[in-house]
Amino acid sequence: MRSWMRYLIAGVVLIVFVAIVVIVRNARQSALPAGLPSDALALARERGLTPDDVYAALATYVPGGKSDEYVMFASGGHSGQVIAIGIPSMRILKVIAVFAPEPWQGYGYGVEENPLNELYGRGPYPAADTHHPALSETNGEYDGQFLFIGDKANGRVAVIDLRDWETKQIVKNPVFENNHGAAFVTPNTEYVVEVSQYGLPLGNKYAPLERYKEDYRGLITFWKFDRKKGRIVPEQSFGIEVPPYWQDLADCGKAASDGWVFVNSFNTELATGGIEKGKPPFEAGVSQNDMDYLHIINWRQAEKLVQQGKFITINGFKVLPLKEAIAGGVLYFTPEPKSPHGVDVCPCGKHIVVGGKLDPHVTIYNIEKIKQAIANKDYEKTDPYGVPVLRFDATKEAQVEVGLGPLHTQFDDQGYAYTSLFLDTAVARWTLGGCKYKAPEEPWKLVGKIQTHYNIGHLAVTEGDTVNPQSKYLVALNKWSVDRFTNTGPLLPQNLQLIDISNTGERMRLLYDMPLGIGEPHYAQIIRADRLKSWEVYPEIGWDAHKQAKSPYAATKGRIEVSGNTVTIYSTLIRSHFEPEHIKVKKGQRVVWHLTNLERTRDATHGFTVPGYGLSASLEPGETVTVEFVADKEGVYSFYCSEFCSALHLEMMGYLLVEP
Ligand code: K7E
Ligand code: CUA
Repeated sequence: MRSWMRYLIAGVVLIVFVAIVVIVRNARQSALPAGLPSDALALARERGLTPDDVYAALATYVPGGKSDEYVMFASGGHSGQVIAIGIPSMRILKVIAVFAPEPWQGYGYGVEENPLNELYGRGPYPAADTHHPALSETNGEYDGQFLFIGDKANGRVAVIDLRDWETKQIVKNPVFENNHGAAFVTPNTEYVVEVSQYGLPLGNKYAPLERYKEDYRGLITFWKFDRKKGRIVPEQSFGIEVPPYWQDLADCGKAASDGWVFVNSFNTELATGGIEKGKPPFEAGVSQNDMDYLHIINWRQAEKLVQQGKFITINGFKVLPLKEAIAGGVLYFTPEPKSPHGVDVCPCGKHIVVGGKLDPHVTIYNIEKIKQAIANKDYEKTDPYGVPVLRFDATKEAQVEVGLGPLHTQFDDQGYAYTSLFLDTAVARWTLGGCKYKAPEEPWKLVGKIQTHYNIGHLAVTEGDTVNPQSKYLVALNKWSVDRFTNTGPLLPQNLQLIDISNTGERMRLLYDMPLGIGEPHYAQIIRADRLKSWEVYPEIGWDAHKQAKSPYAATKGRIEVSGNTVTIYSTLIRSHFEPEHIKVKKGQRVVWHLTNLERTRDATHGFTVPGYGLSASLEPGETVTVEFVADKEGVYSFYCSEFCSALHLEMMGYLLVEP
């Protein structure tokens, strides 16, 4: 080859190479969104953000002064609290004190007006384990008035008033010591449902494990809710005795299935464990059967039977005996495969979806078929306790293979269902058939998946448990976070992942990873923020937030009254002083201290703490609270305001003089 030809070829190759480099560089730059200011583009490049990252950042950023479109109420797991999170920003708005003391909310530190003190006095308070929050509903839609949450560890249910986002009531189940399927509400919040989990003798009695089959039971409790009073009414509530299979989760029927409640279960083996005695451990013992029983409960019929007096009383609480429930057509079973977890009713109420932890399918039942099977007495058998078991094929509508470890299912308004896959650590999107929403694809088919990080439990769609969910966002509540965040030592936060599901024709899109280092948020519900009609300040000065009424102890002027061994103090708080500032008591006297915040300005909250006496109160604008204690330690105590309320906040103090 001539040398000039060699040079020519080398020159062409060089030109092509340079051209490719330039094209690739330009392509990479233009892949970032156009129209961004050049410094934003430079920043994105400098931080190594991909176009997807930039999109996610823009999709979730909510500037100060603007508010989130949705609010998610997540359980705080074993913190015992509830966490409110803005969506799409994923910022924590508030931790609501529920089952555990919370000093900054004056909850459990000497303030008389709260449900913890009502139940346990000054404590100690048992450690809770919250699992499932439930927003109150009207006609199957969230109405933004109340929030309920169950405590698995102690068989309790709490009522939170969303006018002031404070817990108003805790009821302790008088018959059962634990729960899991709690809380779930009927479509007009007639009842708050609480389902027991691990079999126990009813009424907290003793019985040996050898008598598990005979003496242990489960309980499905219907707490009557009085919306006007904002309280559960135990006298009008009742439980239904069920066999000691481990009842698990629940969902209330709605629309087509209104009047029914569905509960999955997973120990039809009646296993009692005993690994240390060479017996199969629980994990094996309760997973032997291929099928367990979906409980199908006609709650209106149960209510009627209880009103007719067909109940027994255990620890003062009405219980419909199993025999009556069977005879009265309240309780039916249908088989559900394999180690079921999670039962979810679709928006039109027709379909009931169950996940089997050890089955790659979700099973979908149809309420019409269930009703037909009940009418035809289409039973495959009765269980050892006499409960009719409907024929599986007579109640089943479809099964969809979604992946490994299906747990919980949510729905949107495009005809799709979303199931969390614990083992696959993913969300599966699949199509519903015959629902009021219709997907363009063939029904009962897996159509998409997105990875989650890692080991997803529940998932929540915007307005997801209502008759009208919104195809907007889905939050994956993941158990493990492993490598997603800065190392926080051996105890890691959970990871809540925000996923865009609005583009139903295409992929689901991951928008945000949110570390939640407060306690395991099992479940959450997401409500449109404009449904919440929360107060800005309490309605009038002297408000008792516990009773939601004017307090008889409200004062506009400070004063001290002494009667016998009791000193009653009426204190007022306003920026930046207490009145009175000098309080003199004698050692051993009982102190009843009523405090009123006179402020009407939004956010002008004062705190109150008395060092040495372990007291802490939060006085929101207009609020009156009472703290009580015995002044049993002589000395001088500088009580003060614990909220930085003004420039002279540090001066907002007084002396409690306890004379010897
Ligand atoms: Cu699946 Cu308690 Cu709802 Cu946790 S439960 S995940
Ligand atoms: Cu009031 Cu600080």
